[in-house]
Amino acid sequence: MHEWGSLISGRFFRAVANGRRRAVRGRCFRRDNRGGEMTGTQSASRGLTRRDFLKVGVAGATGLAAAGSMTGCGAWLGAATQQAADEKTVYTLHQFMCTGRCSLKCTVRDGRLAMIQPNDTVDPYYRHVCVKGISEIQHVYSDERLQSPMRRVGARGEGSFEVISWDEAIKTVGDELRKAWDKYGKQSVYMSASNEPRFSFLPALLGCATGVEPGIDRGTGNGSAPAIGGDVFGGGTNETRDWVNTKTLVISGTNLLESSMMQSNTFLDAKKAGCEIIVLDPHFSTTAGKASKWIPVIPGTDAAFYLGMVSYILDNKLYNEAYMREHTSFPFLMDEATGKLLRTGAAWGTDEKTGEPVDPGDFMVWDGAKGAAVPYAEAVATAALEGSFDVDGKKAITVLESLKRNQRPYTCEWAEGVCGASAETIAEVARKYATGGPAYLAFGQGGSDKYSNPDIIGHAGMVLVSLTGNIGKPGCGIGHGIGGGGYSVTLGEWELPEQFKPAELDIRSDRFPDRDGGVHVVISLGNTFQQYWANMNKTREWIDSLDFIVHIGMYYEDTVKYADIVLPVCSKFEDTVEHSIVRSDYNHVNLQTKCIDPLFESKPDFDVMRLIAEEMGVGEYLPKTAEELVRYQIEHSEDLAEQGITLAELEKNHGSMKMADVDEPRRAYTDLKFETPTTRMEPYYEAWKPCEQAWPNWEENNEAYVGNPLAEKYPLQFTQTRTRFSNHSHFKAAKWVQQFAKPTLELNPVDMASRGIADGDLVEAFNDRGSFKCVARANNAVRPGSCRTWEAGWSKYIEEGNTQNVTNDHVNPRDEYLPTGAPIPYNDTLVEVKKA
Ligand SMILES: Nc1nc2c(c(=O)[nH]1)N[C@H]1C(S)=C(S)[C@@H](COP(=O)(O)OP(=O)(O)OC[C@H]3O[C@@H](n4cnc5c(=O)[nH]c(N)nc54)[C@H](O)[C@@H]3O)O[C@H]1N2
Ligand SMILES: Nc1nc2c(c(=O)[nH]1)N[C@H]1C(S)=C(S)[C@@H](COP(=O)(O)OP(=O)(O)OC[C@H]3O[C@@H](n4cnc5c(=O)[nH]c(N)nc54)[C@H](O)[C@@H]3O)O[C@H]1N2
Ligand code: SF4
Ligand SMILES: [Mo]
Repeated sequence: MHEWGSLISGRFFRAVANGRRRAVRGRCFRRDNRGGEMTGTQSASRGLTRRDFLKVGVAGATGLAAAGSMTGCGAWLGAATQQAADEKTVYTLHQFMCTGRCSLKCTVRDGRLAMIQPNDTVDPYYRHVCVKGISEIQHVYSDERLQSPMRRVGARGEGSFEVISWDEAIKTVGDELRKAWDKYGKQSVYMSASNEPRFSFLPALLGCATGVEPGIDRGTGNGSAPAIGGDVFGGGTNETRDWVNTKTLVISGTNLLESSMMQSNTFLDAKKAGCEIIVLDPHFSTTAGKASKWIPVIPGTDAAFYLGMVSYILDNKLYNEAYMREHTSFPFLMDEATGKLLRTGAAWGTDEKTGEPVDPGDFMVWDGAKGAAVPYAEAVATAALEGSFDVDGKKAITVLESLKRNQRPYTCEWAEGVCGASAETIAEVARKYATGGPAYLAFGQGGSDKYSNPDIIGHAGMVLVSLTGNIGKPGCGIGHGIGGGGYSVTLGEWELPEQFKPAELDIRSDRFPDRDGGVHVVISLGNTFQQYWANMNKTREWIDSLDFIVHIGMYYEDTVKYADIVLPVCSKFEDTVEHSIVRSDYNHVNLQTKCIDPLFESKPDFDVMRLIAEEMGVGEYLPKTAEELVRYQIEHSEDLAEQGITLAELEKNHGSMKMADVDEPRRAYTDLKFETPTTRMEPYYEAWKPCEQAWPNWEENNEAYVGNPLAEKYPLQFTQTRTRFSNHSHFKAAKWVQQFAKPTLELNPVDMASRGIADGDLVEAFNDRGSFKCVARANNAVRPGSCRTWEAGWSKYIEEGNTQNVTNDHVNPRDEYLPTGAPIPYNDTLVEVKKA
């Protein structure tokens, strides 16, 4: 294990480097004394106790007697006493949020799920299952399943419900929706959906708004997308199978060996092939542990590291001039005084007579041979990259010249002072990136993405790519490495008539707690109240102000307790039809297949959606069943037809077919034509000039930055990361995995010692927004001066409160410039921790 003292050179944690180190006690997985037991005495505000839950669950519902015997998985999982009479094997598709989309082989005995294995007919390279998948036998029959429709009887948030029938529940939902439509209009209803459930038709059918995700996962992509005109997930990536061709791979802000576990083989194969894998992470993550080099940066400072790299490449002329001249905007001329790019025509404007936009014409470059400014296409090979010129009486400089000037303050030494990595290390990575290619920058979505200004990282990354041309070739790329980024096909799309369109929101939904978004009713799918909104205490006030909330979900997760009506849905293993889902990604087409009948009174997603649509008089526009939809999607897909993939073929091939011609990894922009107006890479963002990010400029975080006076009160930066033991809040109900992924607050032993905290102590993490209490765990992998939890713990398993009580909901004022708006900066959070 590493010694933090010698690794840390940043100012933020100077005290730590001098601090006394203490041995880390072994990790112990003590059983939670509440989770699985029925002796809980939770306060009313924290939801139903297990006993209450069973009371409503069992007392009210009919048809539960049979299911009741398998509610508790203890009984269900008891030793088999006799040979099963009826056994079958079903191949089906599992989850996709984990980026696994594994095809599973399920053994079903006497109508019950009995064993889960990887689909052994799939190409071994893609043949996987993880501990979550295996645990589904227990997760599906979990005590935490919502069993029957319920109506709230106590105060909102108290968690008291009575069981009602489906008819009554759907009628109530209909009455409340109609009431809201009459009183405020259709746009007053908002569908708040987690990523996993599939209810794609309701927003259009009901004319309601949906979608909170723009604040999530696009932080870095917001900054990189404008340079290539691609999507905010970083369209510059080659598939990660291409990493075997990469020589220098820089991975930052992602722990992809846990968050993209099923693509781990691409990482390990690359390593075996000799790729140098460099991981930037404040903490010694699983991925850092397997990399060639780990660089522990100060949380939220990656942009400084990349800016230092840019300077090193510029100062040492390690850039690729031919690439820059032909494929980027670096030779374009700008007005030195204003930073405006020169055009052959007038500036952008509107023709006064016609109202049509005026074409400002081509960008200009300096043609050295002619000694004149010409349209860029006229001097592709000869355009000057550097220098300053007189053009029509104006002083003009090239874009590259402008970058060089802008970079002056951002030396490697400056970067060392900000991000904590040594100037030599930054220089070494820069040299390797520029000269040791093919090189690839893989960003995360969970780590550095979730501060206030990750766009600067993405933008600086695109500057590096533009300087070196590390794109469009085998082994090159920039963007998110999570999920592999393979090929997929387009499925047929069931079209609704014209009149059905979702409503548009005036403000993004994560801002509802701050401003009146006109929303009075929420249709909640999954656990978004806990998951999406940072700063839970503020969110709670907004939730309290709502007229009606219907929750549609599988488990007794946090959001349930705020609902007025609860509708239970099935797991992916239960169904009323043979196939409910067909999906295509990561070089495959996968089919979901029914393993067992719906448990309890739960219904499949599709059926619930249909019931609501029927109640609102628009059911006729939907397919009759999910199976009809699956058939439609397959039969109306040109791509599938081309590949000769039909439903019958999929069934014959055990629910999973690899696409044709996918042996070579998918590669992006191989023609080096980008989706920008000039089809070149355009790393200079002229339109961002007013917010001072035309070039990536260093900016401190909102809260977690060195020198923030708040750090005197709240000195620890708080990070939440994914774990291989759950998909966000999903799988918290599986006791087999619970024991490994209990909500704990991990701290470095030095920070525990200075606070008198021992491993296993109950601690409180707090700041001005709120607090939560949970068990402290000593972990030398956690950076001194920080603390960490696995993201998305259910409140009922946390001693008190929820991690979201302390997270930061700051909105970067650059909001309007960013393609999808400012990110939700969950990790840009300072707390103090004390013994509770
Ligand atoms: N098993 C599992 N897989 C998942 C998910 C899941 O819940 N479970 N969720 C999926 C989803 S929706 C997402 S968005 C992705 C996210 O996947 P990732 O982007 O891999 O996010 P995390 O796994 O949270 O890992 C974040 C890493 O960034 C580090 N980090 C924190 N702050 C900084 C920083 O300032 N700089 C740098 N360089 N590193 C930092 C953390 O220590 C951690 O190691 O995972 C997907 N895959
Ligand atoms: N503090 C903090 N908050 C964060 C993050 C962070 O790093 N820190 N990360 C953010 C990120 S990147 C993301 S993507 C979001 C994720 O937030 P969510 O998308 O809300 O993720 P989950 O909690 O996994 O929610 C999935 C829901 O779907 C349900 N579910 C699973 N399978 C099915 C199914 O087949 N049918 C139906 N109907 N339901 C199903 C699960 O029970 C669960 O309620 O969280 C964000 N929240
Ligand atoms: S939860 Fe595990 S088994 Fe299921 S799809 Fe994801 S990685 Fe695969
Ligand atoms: Mo995410």
